[in-house]
Amino acid sequence: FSPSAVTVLFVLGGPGAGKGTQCARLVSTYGFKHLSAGDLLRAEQERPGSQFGELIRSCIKNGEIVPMEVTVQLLENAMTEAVKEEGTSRFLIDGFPRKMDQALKFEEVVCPARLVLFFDCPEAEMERRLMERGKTSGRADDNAESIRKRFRTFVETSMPVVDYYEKQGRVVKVDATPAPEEVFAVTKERLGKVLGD
Ligand code: UP5
Ligand code: MG
Repeated sequence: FSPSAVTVLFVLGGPGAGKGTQCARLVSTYGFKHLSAGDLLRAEQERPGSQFGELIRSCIKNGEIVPMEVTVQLLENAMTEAVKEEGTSRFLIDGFPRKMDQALKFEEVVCPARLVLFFDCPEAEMERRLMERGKTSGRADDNAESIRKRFRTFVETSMPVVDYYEKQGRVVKVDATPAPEEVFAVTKERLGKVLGD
């Protein structure tokens, strides 16, 4: 697909900030197609015959970032399919890019992002949410040890990506601490101004 045919928003925020929750709401309101990099990686990990299963499993458990070639390819495939099958023109790319190399690669080979939606949340609140979700989620990384590692990767590796876009004036930052409805109301207002609808 041609980069000019699609609008891409990167959705970033720490583990448990509420990226997935807010994306689901944005889909209903704006008709975005929601692609979670983490979900695509978890699906690839389960796909019979995948050569990346073990690599993905170990990265996710340790809160490490899967080599970008894998993730960029999964995203590009999913986008191509959505454009072709559903005529999608607007994408929310959730939980990506979380390392500078991914950001540069994606914008070079797939398409530039229109803006970055950044959900800002204190670590203590994110930890509370993830530990609560961990009781039922079955996610291999919703446990105290993996959560600690995910936070560390977020601070050391992913925040520099947010800072990079911030310097370019491309970040829409929303406080993700309040209840989901409240976070969504603010998100809608901010995005509406920027996207013009
Ligand atoms: N919740 C949500 N909003 C709330 C609110 N306002 N108030 C109270 N509770 C709220 O929410 C998390 C929990 O909090 C839920 O129970 C929700 O109900 C509640 P969710 O919306 O799921 O938050 P989200 O930010 O999406 O959290 P998630 O756990 O998905 O974030 P991560 O960024 O850690 O997970 P992701 O799936 O993106 O990545 C997982 C791993 O994949 C990474 O650690 C990494 O190993 C790998 N990965 C890569 O290697 N490369 C990539 O590009 C992407 C991922
Ligand atoms: Mg998520």
